[in-house]
Amino acid sequence: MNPLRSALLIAAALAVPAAAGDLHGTVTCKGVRNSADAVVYVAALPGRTFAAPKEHAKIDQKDLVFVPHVLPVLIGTTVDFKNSDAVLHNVFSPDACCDKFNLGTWPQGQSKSQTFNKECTATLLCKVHPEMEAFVLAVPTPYYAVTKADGSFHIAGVPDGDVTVKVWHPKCKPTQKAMKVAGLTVADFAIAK
Ligand SMILES: [Cu+2]
Repeated sequence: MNPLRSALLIAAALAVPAAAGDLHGTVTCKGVRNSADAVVYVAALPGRTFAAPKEHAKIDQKDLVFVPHVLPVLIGTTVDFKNSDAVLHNVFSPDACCDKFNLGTWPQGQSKSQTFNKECTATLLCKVHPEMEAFVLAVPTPYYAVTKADGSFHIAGVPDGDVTVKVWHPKCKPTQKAMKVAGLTVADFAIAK
């Protein structure tokens, strides 16, 4: 084989990324209206850290509802809270996650931000509208998804190997499962209130 050809073959081999799989499946949440809003995520991977994204995540306050209702983010992510309504809204969290922050109250079209620097779950509430509620989950890997109403989820690009997959839901008890990811991998979960 000529030297140029072998150099090209080596370059091609090096360009192949580490094997990664797609994790997909269904979460069944018993006792709730449907199986939407479960967060499925890969727990911390030994020896791996992930830089927080520069782009901010967003939660809107629109028509007196937080949108989305459940937002998973990688640890270190800043979330912008936007008020899209013609009334004043507030965002605060009674949880130790982010030291019980309270962003105050602000008018339509404006945003305030909060950074989530550790693995935790924050319940978000609005002092003006007690029925408003949302959740931010700060998770240790970028491999996460929120289930659709039928409970289905899909997480792309999970590194092949042994992982722990965790499931969290606003109303159902959390669960987790140790499993091996190899290529296209299926994981089904059943949780209940
Ligand atoms: Cu409000």
